[in-house]
Amino acid sequence: MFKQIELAYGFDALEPHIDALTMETHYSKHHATYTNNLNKLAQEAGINDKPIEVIFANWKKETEGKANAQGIRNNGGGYYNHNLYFGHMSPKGGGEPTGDLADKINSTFGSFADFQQQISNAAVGQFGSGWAWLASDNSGTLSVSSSPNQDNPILETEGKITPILGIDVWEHAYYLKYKNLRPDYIKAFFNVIDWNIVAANYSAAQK
Ligand code: MN3
Repeated sequence: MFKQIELAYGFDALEPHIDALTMETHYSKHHATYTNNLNKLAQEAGINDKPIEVIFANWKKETEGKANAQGIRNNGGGYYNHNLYFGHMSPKGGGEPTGDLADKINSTFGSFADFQQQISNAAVGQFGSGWAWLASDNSGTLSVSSSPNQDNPILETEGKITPILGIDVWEHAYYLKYKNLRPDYIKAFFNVIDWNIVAANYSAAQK
């Protein structure tokens, strides 16, 4: 059974950066629907007992010959990506990371500001719906990338890298407040990133 992450904050807690109606619709409608659909499709495919990360990392093998593979990809990505996203948002977010993650960001991208520019460019430049990512391989090497639709780096690299921070750039993530101004949403999003959670994700990715 795949379950939505429980939010550690209220729908209105991320105001004014992310508005309450967007949060409620995004979590209670979009994410809930992806999760419900995944449970149904994965059960039909007989792979509902496996972690979604394992299914993505072994995508071809796990879904070979399955008629609903594309549905599992779309809804499984929707389920996993939003658990990551809602998990590292917080009313106490913002600022910059500290410790190992800060050191690695500085040595990889030059500075936090350079990293922010690079992932913002990836988010703005993702044509149509998708995601921008900060991801790590199991040795702690960081990279910035973007994916279309609900794809993610696990699926794209057969499990070699794991996203530790995701920015949803589907219009449903920002349109009610920011309309067509995706760059303004991305700028605001940095005010709600909980870097302690991203750092914990970074540690967990180095397995
Ligand atoms: Mn979304």
